[in-house]
Amino acid sequence: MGVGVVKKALITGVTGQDGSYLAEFLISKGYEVHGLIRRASSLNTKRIHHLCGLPHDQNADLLLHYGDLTDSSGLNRLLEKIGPDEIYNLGAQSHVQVSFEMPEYTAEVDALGALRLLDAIKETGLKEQIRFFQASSSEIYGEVHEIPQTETTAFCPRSPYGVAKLYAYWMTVNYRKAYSLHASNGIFFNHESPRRGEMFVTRKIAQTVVAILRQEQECLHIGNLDAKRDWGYAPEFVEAMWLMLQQDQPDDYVIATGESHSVREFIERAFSFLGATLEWHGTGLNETAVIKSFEPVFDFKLSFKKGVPVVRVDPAFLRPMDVELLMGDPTKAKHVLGWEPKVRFNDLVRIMMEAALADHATSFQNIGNLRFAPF
Ligand code: NDP
Ligand code: GDR
Repeated sequence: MGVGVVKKALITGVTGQDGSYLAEFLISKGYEVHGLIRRASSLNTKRIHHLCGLPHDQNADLLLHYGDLTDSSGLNRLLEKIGPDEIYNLGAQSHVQVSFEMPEYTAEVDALGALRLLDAIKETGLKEQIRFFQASSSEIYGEVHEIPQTETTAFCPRSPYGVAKLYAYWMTVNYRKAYSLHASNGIFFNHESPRRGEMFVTRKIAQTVVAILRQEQECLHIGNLDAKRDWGYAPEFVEAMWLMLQQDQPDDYVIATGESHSVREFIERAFSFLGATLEWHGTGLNETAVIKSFEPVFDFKLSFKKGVPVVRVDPAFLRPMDVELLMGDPTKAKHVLGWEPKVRFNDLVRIMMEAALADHATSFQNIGNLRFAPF
């Protein structure tokens, strides 16, 4: 590329958590950013609203195009029309539990969607120009064969989502090797933010804990308390995507924090952020937690009903199979990409809790002593 030529990026999944942060990041780098959005009966652009202009506005920061990962001809047309330098494939049916209910659709989008894009790059004759990023997932490790997991750990997915992502992973490797595409997989471990979908466990916990202590909700209904995840911070993870596509050689990288914590620990820390300690009773489906002590750390009104469980295990949130322990080793990313996570578990819980409080902030009498993160 010549000096002064603006790079073009296409993001699938731009309306999602990562897509919105990546769009902001690429715009800040001076890219012309295009995003694929699905037609929906109500607005699905709340995370990117601030980046979008009016439909006729050629100077908007983010240019949106209707499309779907299940629609090959639309994807081919879009590639020809935009001629992107970089494609970030973040679009997916991304909920693991939902994938057990919708295995075929999950494969259509998460597995074949990636293939459709890879093949479009090859068939449209743009393979010398386009660099491709595939959002792969730690779910491909499934029943883990070693701890921590690296780029060489064996894969053994335990959900339709994990299997679909593994297909996309291998297709990315295959197109790289067979057709010399610049195509890379980011094997991303869980990453969260205030923009995380409300159905994922960290956001659900943060919002519900605040609602409980404001007496708007009695209890957090939860699934597997003992699953352990390597939770990082989404804005940091999108930078790793970009770094991968700036390398001369395409490759696959684990992106993770290297720490693992249970859902139970996340819940305990979320309550303790507001000054409450928990006491657990029972086992299995009968396990509950009550508040043992409460020393308010903020000077606005929070309270709870003594002795009434604030956490209950609910079978509705248990999966037919779960991944019990994920912990990634990001050493390769550190050495090759110079990427390192900064936000650790305790900071992440704080960020999620501050955001959940901010969601409720207008109702609080005094939020003066809260430090809200800049989201
Ligand atoms: P989200 O669920 O927040 O976003 C998913 C995006 O995919 C949304 O923009 C959604 O659109 C879009 N999408 C869904 N179905 C289709 C389709 N048929 N065609 C086109 N777009 C579609 O996910 P995240 O931002 O959290 O994750 C981004 C990617 O990274 C996903 O591929 C996910 O599987 C993967 N990943 C995420 C991790 C994480 O911890 N966040 C970890 C590892 C991998 P709409 O808004 O219309 O629903
Ligand atoms: P995950 O994230 O399945 O790891 O997939 P999620 O937050 O859904 O679950 C994490 C762990 O918490 C357990 N859990 C619950 N999960 C949800 N959603 N709701 C509950 O009530 C609940 N109770 C316990 C789960 O069983 C699991 O063990 C995320 C997604 O972003 C994927 O797209 C991504 O690929 C992986 O992370 C890495």
